[in-house]
Amino acid sequence: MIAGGRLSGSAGRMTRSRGLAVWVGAVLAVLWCYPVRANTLTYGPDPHYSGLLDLFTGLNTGSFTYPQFDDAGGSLMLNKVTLTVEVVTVSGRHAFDNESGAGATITLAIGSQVRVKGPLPFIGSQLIVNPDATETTTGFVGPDSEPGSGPADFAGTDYLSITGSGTTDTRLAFKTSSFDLAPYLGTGDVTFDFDGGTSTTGTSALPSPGANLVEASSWMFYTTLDYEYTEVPEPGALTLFLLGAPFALRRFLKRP
Ligand SMILES: [Ca+2]
Repeated sequence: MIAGGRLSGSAGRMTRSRGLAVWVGAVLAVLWCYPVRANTLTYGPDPHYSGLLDLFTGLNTGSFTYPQFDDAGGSLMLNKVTLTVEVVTVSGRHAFDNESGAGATITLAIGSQVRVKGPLPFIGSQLIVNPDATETTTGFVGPDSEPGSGPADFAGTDYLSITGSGTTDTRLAFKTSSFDLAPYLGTGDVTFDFDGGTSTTGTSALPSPGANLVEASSWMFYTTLDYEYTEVPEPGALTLFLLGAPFALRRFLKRP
């Protein structure tokens, strides 16, 4: 039955009409509030060099900042913060000269790694990201070519070497608990620090005795910080829903 056109109907119908109006309002309020829209605020990727386009060489440390998340007086809720770090490494060299009387197959690695951690100084809720970009070579080294007192010359048939030609590694870490997210809330900055340098991670066990030679690699890295947040439903709309829904429900249940 459609009663909407009977504006001159009985008092009971007028009351139902008001109930229907409140109920429709409540539905609109729910549609407005839900589903809660998820958003992401992204900073970066930002490059980190030694200087303008100058790569770091060997061990380097430093720090940088990102803006905190402004929750606009509580109308935005921060749910997750993610730190992504990509290290880019080039050059460097790793060589091994066999000092043993027997030959062996060995693997050598060269590259760079960087550890980024923060926010500082909030110890205990830190994001720590440690990408490690290396490349490896596997080959055979013959018996020592300089037996007796001869020093390792990093040449000859008892020697293997790899020179870095360029590789990358990307890793991330995130936090979601309110305790861990607390340092990111505000209108200031959060500080991260980093330390990184040449990496030979991935080198297999080398025959003993032998001599290693490592030349520093050059590297840089990118960082990205993502804030994932939702909009908190407006109290006014929720109030309308909470007050209107029971009222409308009661009216509908009374409907003949
Ligand atoms: Ca040699």
